[in-house]
Amino acid sequence: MRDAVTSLIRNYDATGRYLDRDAVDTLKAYFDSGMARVQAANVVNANAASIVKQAALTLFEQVPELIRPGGNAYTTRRYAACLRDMDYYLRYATYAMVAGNTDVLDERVLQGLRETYNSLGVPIAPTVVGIQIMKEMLKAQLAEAGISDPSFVDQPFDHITAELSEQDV
Ligand SMILES: CCC1=C(C)/C(=C/C2=NC(=C\c3[nH]c(/C=C4\NC(=O)[C@H](C)[C@H]4CC)c(C)c3CCC(=O)O)/C(CCC(=O)O)=C2C)NC1=O
Repeated sequence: MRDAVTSLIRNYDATGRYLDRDAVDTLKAYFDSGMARVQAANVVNANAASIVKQAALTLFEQVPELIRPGGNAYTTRRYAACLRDMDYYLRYATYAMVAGNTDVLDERVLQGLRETYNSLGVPIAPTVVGIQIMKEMLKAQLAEAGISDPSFVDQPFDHITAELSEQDV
């Protein structure tokens, strides 16, 4: 598992370089947004349950077939599995957001996920919609909490949805 600093050092070490201007700029951007990332983690911690629940309700409003007979989130067990997955995405996105690196997502979340979803018939398109709804809800809450530029939130959520959506070649 890597973060913004260890991945940069790894790249420079691989070619035996000192940290040059580009490296310093990258590090500076990461540290400059550091307090905001930590503050964002705090907002997630205080609101995770309601973000997951509200985002799921919004998703089921937009795609009501999911919770009707024949839908993948129909039955209490599958409904609960869907909310649990949303909770995983929010929690791991927060780890990646603090790390400033998506490595944790590749290692712990995305590996084999598409295959699992395909074999269980879990539809990917509405999952992506649900993840994007959580992202927007979180950004709105961060704006309310006074974080003026919550753009660092995009990377982890967009990484999950891009990897999930990727077509097999
Ligand atoms: C931490 C990393 C991690 C992830 C990401 C993860 C996902 C994950 N989601 C699963 C199932 C599932 N995932 C969903 C999710 C949904 N169905 C819908 O219609 C919606 C679109 C969507 C919610 C937004 C459902 C309903 C199941 C159960 C499917 C079934 O058993 O038939 C399964 C199969 C095993 C199980 O049911 O627990 C896995 C492995 N597990 C992990 O350990």
